[in-house]
Formats: sequence, structure tokens, C-alpha cells
Amino acid sequence: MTSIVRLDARALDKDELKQHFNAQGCVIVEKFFPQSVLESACNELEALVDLKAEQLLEDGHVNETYKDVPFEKRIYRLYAGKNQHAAPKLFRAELHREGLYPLFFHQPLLDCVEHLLGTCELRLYPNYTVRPKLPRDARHEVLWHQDAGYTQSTAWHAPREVSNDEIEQIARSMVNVWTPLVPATTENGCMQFVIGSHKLGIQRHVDKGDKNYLEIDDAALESALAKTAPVNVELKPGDVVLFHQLLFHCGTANESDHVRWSVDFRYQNADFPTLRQEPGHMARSAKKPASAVANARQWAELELGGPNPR
Ligand SMILES: O=C(O)CCC(=O)C(=O)O
Repeated sequence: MTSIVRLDARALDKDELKQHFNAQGCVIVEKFFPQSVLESACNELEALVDLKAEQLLEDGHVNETYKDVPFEKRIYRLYAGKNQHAAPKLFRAELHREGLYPLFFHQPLLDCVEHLLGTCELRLYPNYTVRPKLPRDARHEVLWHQDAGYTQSTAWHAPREVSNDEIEQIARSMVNVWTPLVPATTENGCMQFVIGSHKLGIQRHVDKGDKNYLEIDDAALESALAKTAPVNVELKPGDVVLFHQLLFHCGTANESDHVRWSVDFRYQNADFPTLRQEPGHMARSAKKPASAVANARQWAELELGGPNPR
């Protein structure tokens, strides 16, 4: 079985990165984010969990805030039992906090994306997400999809009908990034990829209303899985996987006793439309350097997806 190529950030050759990204539709870079970036992100998410805990206490849903329970278990503990249905599946608007700036605007990451997309006009696409994937909770499983399937769907995001040619062009203007904040394993619900499936083009997606997600049409999915067995994307904190908007992927069930915390976000060549109401935030620009988010404080003052006021 083919596996995803793993490169080491300490000896990263960006041409090699690009070659694997284009050939496989995905590539892992190990030891990419420094500890300081991870700690900064985790501290902010701890602070978010603190807020949730205080609210649950105030509303009488818990008797204590479980302050001493470790990061990878606390949110699960807070929402255990009768509160589980109310546990957040993801955080988005809440991510405008200073401690997340170093992750979303990590310069070596922007260098890689610039190399992959061939432009330094880069926006952070307006759907940056942190997922606290809870154990044994089907709501946190993500069905097989291509991200471009959501982008194209007028029921989800697209403000107008978008042809397959156009969506594939827009898909090529983007790079997806996924990184774990605790080890992502087969047991705790890592993602699965069908390597090379980005070459199959955009697929029809079916709304699985009961699951609250889209899923690739059965026939297309079965045919792809019959040809290429999916691989588990196991990663350690600090590792990053870059993948194509057209790659078939899913987020599996968490069968462990702890929360699988992860961050997924995307960058886009800013010369292309987001196909969302929101314009996103500029991460880097040679044409208009002042349009890029300049620092953590500015990031914290902005809102989900823009508009970028400068
Ligand atoms: O984190 C997961 O389990 C799924 C994430 C995903 O589907 C995505 O980032 O597009």
C-alpha cells in the first residue's frame, strides 16, 4: 500500500514538497511547528475551555470546572453524560485570540504555501477551525468529502452556481493544512486520505442531513476506495499535513478515552474568489503589504472571515 510521503522540516526541500503535493495530493512535514507555537495555541484553547466551564457552572450544568483535568480530557469531562449533546464540535469565530496568530501566520508555513501556489498574494481562507473531537460521539465524525464539495455547494457556502471547471480551478488556488494538538492516531480519530484522489476531479456530494455533513456520492466513493485503500493520517503535535482541496478524506471516530484536538485551515491565492460571503484575511502580500494581518493584537481584533479593515 502506498503511504503518504513524510518530509522532515529540518531538511525541507520545497521543490520536493511540491512534487509530492502534486503527485499524491498530500504531503506530511514532520516537526514543522516549534513548541512555542503549539504552546501558545494550546494556552488559548485552554482559556476557551475555561470560559465554557465557567458558563456551564453558572448555568448549573456542572458542579465544578475541572480546572485540574488535563487539556486532552477536560472538555470531555465537562460535557460528559447529559451535557454531551451540547459539546462544541468545532471553534471558528472564537479563534480570533492572540495566541493563535503564531500558528495561522507562521512564516515558514506561508513560505511553503507560497511555493506550492506560486504566488505571495495569500489569504487565510475564512473557515479556520479547531476541532475537539470527543470520544465515542458520532457527531464528531466527518464523512468522506472533498473540501471543494462544500465550497461548491450553494446549500452550504457558494453564493451562486459554480461549474465543475470553475470549482476545480478554485481548488487549485488553495492549500489545506491540518495539524494536531495531541497525537492524532487511528484510535482517537485521525483523518483518512485516498492518496491520489485529487486527480479524479470534483465529485457530486450528497447532503447527509442526519449526519449534518456532505458525503461523496456512493458510486464514486466505492470506486475510488476499491482502487486505492485509504490511509490513516497519524501525526504528532508539531507535524503538519498539507493536502489538496480535491483530495478524498474523512475524519474517523474517536475510540479513545481522550479528546483529539486539531486545527484545520486553508490558504488561497488571493486573486481567486473565496466563493463565500466572507473575503478571508490577507496573510501575505507583495502588492499591498499593509493588507496582511500584521500582528497578534490585530488578529484578535478581527472577526471570523473578514472583512479585513485595512
Ligand atoms: O479533523 C477531522 O477529523 C476532519 C477534518 C476535515 O475533514 C478537514 O479538515 O477538511
